[in-house]
Amino acid sequence: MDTKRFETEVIHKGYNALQHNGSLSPPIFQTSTFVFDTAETGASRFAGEQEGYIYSRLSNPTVAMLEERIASMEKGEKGLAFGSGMAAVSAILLGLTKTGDHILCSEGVYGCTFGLLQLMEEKYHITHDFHSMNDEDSLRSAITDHTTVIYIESPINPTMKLVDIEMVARVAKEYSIPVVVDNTFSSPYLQRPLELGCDVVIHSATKYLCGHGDVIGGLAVGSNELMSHLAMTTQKDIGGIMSPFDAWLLLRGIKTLPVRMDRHCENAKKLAELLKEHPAVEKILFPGDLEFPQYELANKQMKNAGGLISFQIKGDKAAAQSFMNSLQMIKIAVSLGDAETLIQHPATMTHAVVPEENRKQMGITDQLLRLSVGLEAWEDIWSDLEQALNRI
Ligand code: 4LM
Repeated sequence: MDTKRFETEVIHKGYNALQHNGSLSPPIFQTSTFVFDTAETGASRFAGEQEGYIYSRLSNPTVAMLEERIASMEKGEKGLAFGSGMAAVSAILLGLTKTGDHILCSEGVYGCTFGLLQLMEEKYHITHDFHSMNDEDSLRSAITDHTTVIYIESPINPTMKLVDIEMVARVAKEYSIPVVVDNTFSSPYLQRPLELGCDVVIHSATKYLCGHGDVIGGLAVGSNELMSHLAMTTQKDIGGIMSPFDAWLLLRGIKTLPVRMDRHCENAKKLAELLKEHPAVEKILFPGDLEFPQYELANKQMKNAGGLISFQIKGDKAAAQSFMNSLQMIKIAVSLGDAETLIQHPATMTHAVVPEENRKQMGITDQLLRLSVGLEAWEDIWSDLEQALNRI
């Protein structure tokens, strides 16, 4: 099949119903292992001389469909599926580094990615620095002789700061350093880092790609050469792979990604405007806000501003918590990208593992809340937010 538009590929890419008894929905190959017709077939599959499945930790037909679909969505050559976003992040970072190497990282990252960077430093002497990556010259000066990976989130969880992905990729090329982008907050519908010159894209597929809050999964996309190498090393040997059933749920969720994202974005835009005007709100952090310091950059590299709004309420941590407790429909929960609107308190939840000093540097205050705008009627989301804000 020739390449079709994004909205079409998310539904069709990597699956031919007529090869599966006409089943419109792809089969779940719920099997751990695959039978060889002869001992010689088994030997040649292990030797890599013959195509075919061996064992589901190495590869599985349902999972392979998902890997093909995400590769096409991110405009990359090869996708890999993992048992969680963190399994993807760790397989990629451990695969690209060795003892003595240095990772240059955006000014903030998800709390567990921060934890992983610390672990790699403490246990394997793979060091890291956080950097704003605001301009080319300071980025160049932060690259050391040992830098082997540049790792970025954009937008950054939960401060929504952006990194100019095309600029970072261009500078990194001068030094032949691969750039890895965690694209979880945007999804490939809104932002495609490989098209901007990066080398690897990672997703917590748990979020927008799944969209229904019922899967923990991770995906990564890059060149055939690099991804095949990682498949046979940190994916196969550490073994953080995805189950066929989760891959099936993700294939199902991904079909509606574009329509869901349009609604998330529309709802978020309306709510951001209302939140900004409310007297109990100190400030909003939303790339679609005209006063957002990187509004131009958001327009340059994202199709739309996304469905996440972070905001600071007036008062202290207790005020933030009491506001959350006053919500009636909106759920207090970590994670994001689901049909349900979710709210969380990064300082005590997703980024609680980050020491206070680092949290301050990243801009995570005790009054900061992160709202994952769901697919409900925006009027209902707003009336819940408004009644809780009015009680502060
Ligand atoms: C959360 N986030 O923020 P798994 N990369 C990014 C993420 O936000 C996350 C992961 C990776 C949240 C989870 C509780 C930018 C997770 C890790 O949870 O391992 O699929 O993804 O609320």
